Amino acid sequence: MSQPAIKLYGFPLSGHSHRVELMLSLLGLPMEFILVDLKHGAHKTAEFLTEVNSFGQVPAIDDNGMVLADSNAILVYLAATYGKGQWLPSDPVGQARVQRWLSAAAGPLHVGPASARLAVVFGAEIDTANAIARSHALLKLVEQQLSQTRFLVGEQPTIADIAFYSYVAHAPEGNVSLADYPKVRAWLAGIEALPGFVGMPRTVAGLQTP
Ligand SMILES: N[C@@H](CCC(=O)N[C@@H](CS)C(=O)NCC(=O)O)C(=O)O
Repeated sequence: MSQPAIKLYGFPLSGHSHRVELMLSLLGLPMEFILVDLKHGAHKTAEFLTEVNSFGQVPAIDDNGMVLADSNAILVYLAATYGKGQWLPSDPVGQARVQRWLSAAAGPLHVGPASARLAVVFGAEIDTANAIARSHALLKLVEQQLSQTRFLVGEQPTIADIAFYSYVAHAPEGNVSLADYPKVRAWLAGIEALPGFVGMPRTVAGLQTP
């Protein structure tokens, strides 16, 4: 029996949505993209809050009736369900090392590169100088890690890399240059070379469906 399409509630310029879209594509899973128009508050309607995500955010997925929100939670679910032992290590230390980067994706990556980009792409009123400074502090750590290992956790890509990819690749849109981070740039190229890779739109040309 063929796999029914997994519904992805997302927004094309959202890096959080993109990390899920990228994972689905790398796993070769069929996807139905459901546009949640953040610009017009579609994520705050009673229906969305009740049936999709009470936090009022994208992304969320619906896998044959199993509705799940939060990009990192979704990555864990997809890897554990469809990853065939890749993408998420089975040993406790490996799992914990992946979790460490997922936490960093929800913390410093969010308040750094994701926020700096949000200010430029969506006009969010934030302290951009602070977001850019936080971005470089994080990128230095990532560069350091990638001078020791090919991917964030060892020699094979895991969901930690997928959680990090979108906002690092698009950091320059928030005036965060990657020029000083050669290992980071090589790592991005390594992810872009994976079979099934799909990028996020780089323009701010309004709503676009992938
Ligand atoms: N922890 C959430 C964060 C998701 C998030 O920040 N989504 C943004 C779009 S990139 C959103 O929906 N923002 C609308 C809002 O918070 O009102 C996740 O990882 O999925």
